[in-house]
Amino acid sequence: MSSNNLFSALRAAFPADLTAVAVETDEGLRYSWQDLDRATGMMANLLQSLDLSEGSRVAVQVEKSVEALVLYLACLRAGCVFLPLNTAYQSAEIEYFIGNAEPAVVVCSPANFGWVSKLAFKAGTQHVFTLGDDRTGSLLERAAHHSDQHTPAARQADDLAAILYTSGTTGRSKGAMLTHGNLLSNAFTLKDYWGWKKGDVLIHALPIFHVHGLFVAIHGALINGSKMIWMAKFDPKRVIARMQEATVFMGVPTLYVRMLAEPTLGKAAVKNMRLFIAGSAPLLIETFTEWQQRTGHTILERYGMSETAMLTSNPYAADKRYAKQSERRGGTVGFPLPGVSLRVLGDDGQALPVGEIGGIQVKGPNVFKGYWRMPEKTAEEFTADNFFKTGDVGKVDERGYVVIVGRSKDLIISGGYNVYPAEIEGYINEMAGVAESAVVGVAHPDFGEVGVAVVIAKAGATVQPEAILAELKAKLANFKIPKRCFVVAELPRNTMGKVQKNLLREQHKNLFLA
Ligand code: MCA
Ligand code: AMP
Repeated sequence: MSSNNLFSALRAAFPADLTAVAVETDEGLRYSWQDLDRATGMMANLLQSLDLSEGSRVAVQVEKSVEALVLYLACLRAGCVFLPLNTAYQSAEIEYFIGNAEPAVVVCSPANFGWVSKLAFKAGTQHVFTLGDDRTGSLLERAAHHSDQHTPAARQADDLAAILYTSGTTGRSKGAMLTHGNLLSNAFTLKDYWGWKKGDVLIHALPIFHVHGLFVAIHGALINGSKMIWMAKFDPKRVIARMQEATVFMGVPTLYVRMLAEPTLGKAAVKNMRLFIAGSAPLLIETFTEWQQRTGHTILERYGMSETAMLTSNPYAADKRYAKQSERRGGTVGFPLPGVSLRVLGDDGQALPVGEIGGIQVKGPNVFKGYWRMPEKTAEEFTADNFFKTGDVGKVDERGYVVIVGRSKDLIISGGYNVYPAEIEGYINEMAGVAESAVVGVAHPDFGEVGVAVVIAKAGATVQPEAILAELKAKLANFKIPKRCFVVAELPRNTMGKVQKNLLREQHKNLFLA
């Protein structure tokens, strides 16, 4: 029985006409539903031929392509656990993930095969394949020898479908274990809540290694049998140009900011569009309002996490539970999705009344199973009555809308990517001549927020800000590099000796603003 395999549910939603176009790339390549079915079948057969043990991880760091999508679906189909990795990660980052997850299979881009395979074999991985974004690589060559007929592996709702690495509230990156049941429930809930309908076409312009692009967007389209216009990289001009053929778009706030800078964005360009969805980072009210004025569309903002997929959403249509509210309110992330319980707690652990600000906790069928091989960390992040502590700080307003006002976790969200100050500070503190450092997030017109590093040199040592940034660049994913670095005499501290990051944020708050 395979009824709880997420792939089976997605496959069941394919339209009756399998010759119709399922995915069209911006370069004009077309893949039918039958192509997706057959290609995932071949790749799933390849994975099964490797005789992997139950629960084997398949770690993937490849450029976005339709074949990369096929690989994800084939993992689900074969019952493997998919582990996507940001293409910006460099060797030290990849070494950690592979060492921690111990994947049986690693798939990387042909250009990275040398160093990735070395790390993988060291960690005990048996199989390393390559996949290029131009339909090249050993994965496709090997899959071509397999049958395109494949029965999806039997999976139960509680079986793992994917592991997504995230730093959560503190410390080193942790693998959030998401089950077939978690992802299925979220996909069905969003299909209904966002009013997906026949004829919808999604412009997919996000990376496919995080929840937004991988689950919310892909599952959203597939579970509705909807075509995707597939863009390997976000280009505001191209997205606007293709809106005539589409109805739904999803993006992080930076994508909306960049599209607003295009003169071609206007009512004519969006005339066939039904819905614009934003999330992953706070959408500024200015962006929300300007989008409304320019396009006549009200962006629907929603909120989620790697550990939980989507939690809340502004309404698409009237939400019966909240006095039939149908207004999408800027500056809010809307209502808890059907099936999600959300509460706001004070420092004393007591539930707070409407309008008061505290820590957000959630519970629901979408909430993950725990952190990979970290039972103590998992236990710390759940309450006794099984609510997950999000690390986000907010309130529920008098009309039931959830408002996020900040985070208790020390996290910078830059262009929709998470940057953990502790990780960057760790690297800086190890550099020659550095005594100490603090990395803080400050407002940025394009990325929403970016990191700024403030560094103290050791007595008698001289350190150059440019040299610090250059050294970081050689070791870390590019989006994590602070956009500015200052070397100063001392860091502000409170009476306990703790660095007062709020004062640093205040000091540098206008650094990137006009
Ligand atoms: C690129 N750069 C960045 C970022 N992206 N700097 C800070 N933050 C970023 N996000 C820098 C690079 O380091 C580089 O600098 C320069 O910009 C150009 O790099 P490039 O890769 O060409 O940039 P881009 O193509 O313009 O990318 C910007 C982007 C991208 C399109 C906004 O960051 C993006 O796709 N973001 C979406 C992330 C996402 O999908 N998040 C969802 C997470 P230099 O030249 O100096 O090296 S899922 C999630 O959060 C939850 C669960 C949810 O609710 O959805
Ligand atoms: P990730 O670790 O990538 O899953 O990022 C999850 C975090 O992104 C959440 O805990 C929030 O802090 C943030 N986030 C996601 N969506 C929104 C939103 N619409 N507004 C504010 N923050 C958001």
